[in-house]
Amino acid sequence: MAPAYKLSYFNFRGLAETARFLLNYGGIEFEDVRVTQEEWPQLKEKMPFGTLPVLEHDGKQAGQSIAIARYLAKQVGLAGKDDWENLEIDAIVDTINDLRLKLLAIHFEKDEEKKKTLLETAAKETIPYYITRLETIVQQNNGHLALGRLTWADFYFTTVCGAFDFFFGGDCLANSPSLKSLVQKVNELPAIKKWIEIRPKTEF
Ligand code: GSH
Repeated sequence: MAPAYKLSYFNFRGLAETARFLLNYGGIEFEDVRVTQEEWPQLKEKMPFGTLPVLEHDGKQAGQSIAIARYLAKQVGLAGKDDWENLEIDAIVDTINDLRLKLLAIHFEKDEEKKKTLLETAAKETIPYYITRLETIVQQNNGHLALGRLTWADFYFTTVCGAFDFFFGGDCLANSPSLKSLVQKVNELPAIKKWIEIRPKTEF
């Protein structure tokens, strides 16, 4: 029987890896579809808003990586226990996404002079601003980003922080031992470790 979930994305970790981690963590079988650039133009019109990732289940489709991760986190027991707990997780995830979007904008900047200035500002201001605060949160929260326990916020950070380095061109966590050890802890969870061993090897 075909797996109940189908997750479509491109052949990189990018915005689908949080969902892939959650599905593996929960032992949920899924079809890991990696769309090629040749296939994409035809498929794009069939997607809810013309982007990936898209999760399909029971003949239904949903886009938006963070919404998909939030849904899967509930399925696998990594969401909050009440609305306030979920708010705390969402606030951290949205903050990490703010940083991701700022670094992504720098990565796609075409004007080389402007890009150089933006990279300098990121190194001196943006990255320290966010990463120092996230580091303190982990230090004060039993080694986690929310609720003092493992939640999907930890999975989200672990799966997107590699892209920070890719966009920025440096080690964003160089001075953040607690965040580094959180990433290591998540990557060493048995189901995640197994997934990392077998997943397609991609640059980001
Ligand atoms: N906010 C959306 C999410 O988090 O899922 C962004 C989705 C998005 O921009 N996906 C990109 C995409 O589908 C890949 S990372 N690009 C192809 C296109 O726009 O044609």
